Amino acid sequence: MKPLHKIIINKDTSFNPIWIMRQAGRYLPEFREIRKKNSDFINLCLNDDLSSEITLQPIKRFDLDAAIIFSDILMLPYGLGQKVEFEKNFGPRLGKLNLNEISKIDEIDFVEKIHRVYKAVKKVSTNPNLNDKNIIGFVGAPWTLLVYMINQQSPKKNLKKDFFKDNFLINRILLIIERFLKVHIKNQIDNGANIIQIFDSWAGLLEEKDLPNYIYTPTLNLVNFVKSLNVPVICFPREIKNYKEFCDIVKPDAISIDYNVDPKKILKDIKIPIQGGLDPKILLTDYDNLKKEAFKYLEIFKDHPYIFNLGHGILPETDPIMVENIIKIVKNY
Ligand code: 1CP
Repeated sequence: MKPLHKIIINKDTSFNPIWIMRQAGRYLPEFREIRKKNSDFINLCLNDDLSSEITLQPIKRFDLDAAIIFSDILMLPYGLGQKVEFEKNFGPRLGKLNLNEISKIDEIDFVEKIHRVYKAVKKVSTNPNLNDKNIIGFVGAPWTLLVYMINQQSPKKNLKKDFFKDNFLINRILLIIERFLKVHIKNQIDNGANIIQIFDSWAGLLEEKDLPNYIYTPTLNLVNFVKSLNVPVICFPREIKNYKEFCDIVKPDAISIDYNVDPKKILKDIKIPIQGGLDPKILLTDYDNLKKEAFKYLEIFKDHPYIFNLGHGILPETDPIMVENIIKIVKNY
């Protein structure tokens, strides 16, 4: 049985597997080397030779328990025909959303546009060196994708003032997102992904009254869909105020927590396997502090099924040596 499955399916508490959100990425010089020669990020994701190679880069360097496919949550709007670009020092920039155009896209057009992501999943999942590792497929949650598609850029700065104005548009788009996320998930699984993680990076932006419509209902539909394919699903509703309510309603197989979550409180509140939590900024400090902070999570979750990970993606300025350190700390615990 693969390491993450032991935790999520068997509820094993005798060890803690480790992988790192954004483990393939800019903190690795070998990634920056490839990125330098490939200025178009979408094309890089669609180049299955390179994207499978990038997926393997952290696995070659470190003793990680899972590979996460090198792709992006914004491949979904791209597959739907919305323009998606990544601008240096700005981040994603999306074209205007056209409901008429997007409504015309069918499953065949969508898969045709992004099928090389699935080819990369296949290449990685059939690599014999990864036999004892999990292959993580992923999607953005409907809400987070809606945010990028309507806002046309990261909501880091702010959401458009009239974001919620066109209720009809928003609800139509949500349904389209949900429909194609199922296609996207199924294709990743058919090509060898054996865990799915749903990233809801902007869950924290919503008020409580809006959670059922934008988060609980569409995410529950996806979770049930993944479960119907017999693959475990991890949810990461980053900065949501009430993780317990989320888990009670959506019922993922495991929950990934952000670094503002109090691990002692969540341990009391939540019965399902837990993942993550450590603040990525701790990897910018020193070995002793890293050990102290990692031990906090390992101690608190020592009798609970727990996958070690960070509370958000690894920062680009992280020294790869600190990644080696954290893996040693977790494996020797
Ligand atoms: O070199 C570059 O400029 C590209 C940086 C980059 C990378 C390496 C982007 C642009 N995406 C990725 C890969 C990526 N994105 C992965 C690969 C696998 C891995 O984890 O190793 C994954 C899982 C993602 C997921 C993703 N993309 C999320 C959810 C997780 C999170 O960090 O919250 C989000 C919100 C995105 C959107 C996105 N894509 C890229 C950036 C810089 C962003 C975030 C923009 C923002 O802050 O709003």
